[in-house]
Amino acid sequence: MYTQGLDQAGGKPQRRDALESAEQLAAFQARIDADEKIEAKDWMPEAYRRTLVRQISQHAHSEIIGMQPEGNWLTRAPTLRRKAILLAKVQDEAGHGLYLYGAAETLGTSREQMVQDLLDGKAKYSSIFNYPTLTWADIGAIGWLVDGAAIMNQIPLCRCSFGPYARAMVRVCKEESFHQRQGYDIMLTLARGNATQKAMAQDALNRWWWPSLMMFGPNDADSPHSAQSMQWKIKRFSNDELRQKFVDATVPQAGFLGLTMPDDKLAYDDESGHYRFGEINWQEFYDVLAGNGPCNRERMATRRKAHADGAWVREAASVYAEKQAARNAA
Ligand code: FAQ
Repeated sequence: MYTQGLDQAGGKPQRRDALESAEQLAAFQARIDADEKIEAKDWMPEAYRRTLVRQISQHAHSEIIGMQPEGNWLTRAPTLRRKAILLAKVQDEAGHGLYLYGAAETLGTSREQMVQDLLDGKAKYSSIFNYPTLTWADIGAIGWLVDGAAIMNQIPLCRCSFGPYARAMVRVCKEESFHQRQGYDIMLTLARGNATQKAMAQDALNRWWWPSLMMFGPNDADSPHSAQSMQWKIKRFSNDELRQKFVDATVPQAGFLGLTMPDDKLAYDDESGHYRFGEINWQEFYDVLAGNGPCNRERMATRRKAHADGAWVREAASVYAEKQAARNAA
């Protein structure tokens, strides 16, 4: 997907990885083990660079595509206050996408290239944004569960070994925490409302719970990237560890709302101090990743149209930048 890791040697493409010496790799791992931050201009293995570009760009794409399910309710928010809050949240997600593209660009891949990879279907975005927002309660469930899961995953990323990503995450996490609270506040209002409102809240929880658990990625045994990313301290916890932390934090919150988790296997295990939960439908997860979720086609069509509609803005901005540069040079 990313060609920058390839060199031409003797007419044949050769991966730069092949030119990395054992000493260089050992010295790099020693820096990681000593908890030093790796900065954009430091030497790094090409595989580390590729892993980061993949993860950070996919994270950025998720933020941008993630504006769509909630954007769907901006014109129908029940009160002016809720509308203002939702507008701010959706704008925050755009900001997160931009910081993240910025962090990934420091690794030598342009934002244009990353966006093109998304539009060409070569780069992924989070599975969660391929589900529809059918009622206002879904906006509450997204804030509570989706932002809640995102925070659980992103707090450890503030300590990720790559400096620009770690620093971008600090601000993102502060904003996500406000997003989670606003979602929980919507759920609380509905859960304390009349019977129809409470039923809407329960229905939204039923539909968003399992896809939220899928956000953490495949089980550790089926996660091809985890072992290496943990060794490089890009990931500080495994997919299953973070999923368990999320379940442990969220089940009592559902109890406070008076809602029931849609999992008859969910039970508190005294011995381990954790909630045990049922099997995730991994077939559904892989179907969504393959492009066959309920909204994949709609999400990508909307993104492609927005990109095409924005072409004149990008052109105008670059012509303006050229004029400014010429003026400054003169
Ligand atoms: N959806 O070996 P692993 C948000 C892919 S932001 C789609 O475990 P890794 C804020 C994975 O990419 C949400 N694909 O991979 C918000 C890989 O495919 P590849 C996004 C998934 O990277 C809220 C393959 O499966 N957050 O919600 C998913 O070590 C509300 C094998 O998986 C981030 O991106 C999935 N759920 O671990 C916005 C956080 N899970 O690349 C708007 C940063 C796995 O080989 C509204 N990312 N895959 O083709 C991460 O922490 C990691 O990349 C994981 C996956 C944990 C997502």
